[in-house]
Amino acid sequence: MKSNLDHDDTTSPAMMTIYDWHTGPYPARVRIALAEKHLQARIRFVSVNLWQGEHKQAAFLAKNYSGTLPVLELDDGTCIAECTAITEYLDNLDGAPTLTGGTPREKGVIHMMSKRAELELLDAISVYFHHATPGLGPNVELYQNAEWGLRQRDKALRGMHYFDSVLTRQPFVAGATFTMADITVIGGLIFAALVELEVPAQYAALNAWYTRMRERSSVKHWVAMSEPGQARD
Ligand SMILES: N[C@@H](CCC(=O)N[C@@H](CS)C(=O)NCC(=O)O)C(=O)O
Repeated sequence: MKSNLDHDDTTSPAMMTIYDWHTGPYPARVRIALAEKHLQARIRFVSVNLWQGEHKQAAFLAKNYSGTLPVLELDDGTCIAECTAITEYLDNLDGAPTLTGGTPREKGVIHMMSKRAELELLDAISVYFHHATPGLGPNVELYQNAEWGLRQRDKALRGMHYFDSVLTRQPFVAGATFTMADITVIGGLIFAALVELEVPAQYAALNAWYTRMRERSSVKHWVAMSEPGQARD
């Protein structure tokens, strides 16, 4: 059977490098996607210490201008940043995307809902963390605006309300199946837990969905990798 992987059948699959930090909510998205696609064996992880600001140093900025994690580096040196872009790349490696959609309609809806999960939930929580809490500490957080951060926390709570309403109508964030959009909301709720921003109990559909998501082996795999003392890199 012909392999769909983007390398010669006669050689072992090309290794890829992921620069990330094991507890980071954005890196979690890519680690969950890797587990969903059973691609972990093709990845070598390199830790970039967020708490020491390694992601803002020249060596890393050369790989990702934005100075954020994660970054996927291919064996030809190509660097792909942004969780959505990395997930799309990984999902298409085997020619059978399961996370980012097969038809134009699926691709459009999944991309929209994932973007919405970033805008309304995950990125908002990130801004709250960096601006209205000590964030990564004074050596890394060179500019903070607490008022902006608190507004973003309120935005994230409205985002939770929105995703709760979506999940009262359908089993997954983008419709009938698990997709990248679910992973993005999972990233948002991982970040929410880190900053102790609880999902209000009245958002029953969102809470029930998250309970189901935590039962998925890919999510359990991420939790195990992110726990202290675990072999993770
Ligand atoms: N839009 C980026 C955001 C990535 C991001 O913010 N990653 C966090 C790691 S959890 C980060 O690098 N934070 C460090 C900082 O902003 O200083 C993506 O989707 O990959």
